[in-house]
Amino acid sequence: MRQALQAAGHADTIIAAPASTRTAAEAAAAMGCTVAQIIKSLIFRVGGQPVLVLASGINRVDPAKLAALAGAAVERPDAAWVRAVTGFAIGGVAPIGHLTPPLAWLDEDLLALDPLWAAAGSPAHVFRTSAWQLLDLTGARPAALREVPP
Ligand code: 5CA
Repeated sequence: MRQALQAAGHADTIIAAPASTRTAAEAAAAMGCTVAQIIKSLIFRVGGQPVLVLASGINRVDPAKLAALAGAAVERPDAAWVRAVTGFAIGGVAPIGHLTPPLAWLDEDLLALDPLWAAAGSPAHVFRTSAWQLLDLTGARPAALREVPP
């Protein structure tokens, strides 16, 4: 993960957190930021292929919106498949350095927030980044993916 960051020309901002960063809420508490500033790197299975959605920690992704963008049915894979395609265990899935480079979308709400923190491949490591750097790093396209509560 550190190598992927450096190879992409991103500063090495990885931090070994003083407490668990397994969930967005835990990561926010550990880093002293808002939950919105924590990036969830979520893997969906679309047409059999991994798709990465980078979402704000406070948002839920609407699978119907993702299906409309991707043009195929969206499934939530199990933890074993996530590990097989990314090389990361749930709770530590990073936005980059995946075994299978996924198509990616970025929750547009992240564009208004800075800095952002994302998992760095473990449930106790995060790195500081920005939405613009993530777009560059992952090739993600910004999109309206947030589930709107009824
Ligand atoms: N380290 C934190 C903050 S960066 C983190 O990785 N958060 S996360 O949201 O990206 O990862 C947890 C997500 O994994 C959950 O939101 C959930 O969507 C997904 N998840 C949790 N358990 C499972 C499971 N058993 N199978 C598939 N996905 C799961």
